[in-house]
Amino acid sequence: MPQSLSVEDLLDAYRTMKTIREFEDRVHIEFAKGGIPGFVHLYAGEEASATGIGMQLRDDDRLASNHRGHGHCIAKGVEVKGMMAELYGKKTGTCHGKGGSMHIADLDVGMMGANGIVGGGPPLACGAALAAKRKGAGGLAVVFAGDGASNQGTTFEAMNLASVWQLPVIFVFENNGYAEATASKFSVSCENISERAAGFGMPGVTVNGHDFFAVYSAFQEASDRARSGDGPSLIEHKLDRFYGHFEGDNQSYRGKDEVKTLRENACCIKRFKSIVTTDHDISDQQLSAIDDEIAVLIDEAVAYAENSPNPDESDLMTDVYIKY
Ligand SMILES: Cc1ncc(C[n+]2csc(CCOP(=O)(O)OP(=O)(O)O)c2C)c(N)n1
Ligand SMILES: [Mg+2]
Repeated sequence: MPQSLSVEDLLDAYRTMKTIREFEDRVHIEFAKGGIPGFVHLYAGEEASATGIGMQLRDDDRLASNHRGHGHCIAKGVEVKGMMAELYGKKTGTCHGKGGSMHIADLDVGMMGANGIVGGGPPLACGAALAAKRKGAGGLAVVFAGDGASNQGTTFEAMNLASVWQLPVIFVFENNGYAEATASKFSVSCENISERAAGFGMPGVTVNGHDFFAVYSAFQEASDRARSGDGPSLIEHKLDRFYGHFEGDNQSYRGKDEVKTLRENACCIKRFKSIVTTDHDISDQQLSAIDDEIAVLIDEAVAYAENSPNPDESDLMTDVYIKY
């Protein structure tokens, strides 16, 4: 276990992972009832990835996300009630209902935005990393992108620029084995996405994305490098998503019991619970007290979203363009 993790840190990590899981499981239910407009891509199954990294970020570090962004938002400290209201398109949402699931952004906590453009995040993270470098205060940027996004030209250009300019940016590829319905073995040219790092002159590593501790350690190393001026890194998390590509996906491209087996054998939260209750001074009661808090939070978030007003017609032209 990384030396720097205290019991408090581990409880916080559990709280974040479980909040993400409960948020996503509830959105799955509410979406099916028809309450949530637009497209929704759920992050359940991948919680250790966002959490092991998010908890090491400072408020002034910047995070760029993708279409599967709820977990990244929660791990960066975006408030859950506002996120839920945003999914419902309500005026009280994080972006006043104008972003929806795929465009939640909260610059106050360094969340530059979920992003509907596959491969849109890496160039944004380079911009934020350039700003951090110029400020000279040890800040960094991190971008979460999928295996599909790892094949985009924008991603390659961003990795090249990051290396040429030695930017404090970390490219995290969440390789969940699929881009929509296409398995990565049909679309990714190498066994491990981390092998591509060498071509861009940066260190690259593949870790088990279900293992919170492995995620934490790999990012600790990469962020130390970034903060001390030693440039970019690439980290690949091998992990799995527990729902379809989007809500409504019938997942006919997956094996019959694939998801069931993953939920049983590859759940990052189950794994984390078993480690911290066996090897650390944490009890089941402490964890279930956190579960209770989260259940209340998610109920309140849904009620808040449902009871919030829609944006007015007069809101149509606000928050659309920034006035410089
Ligand atoms: C530029 C662009 N091309 C295609 C799409 C359609 N699209 C949305 S998500 C997706 C797959 C992305 O896969 P991956 O990067 O592996 O992320 P995952 O959904 O697995 O988390 C595609 C092709 C898009 N949104 N933007
Ligand atoms: Mg993928």
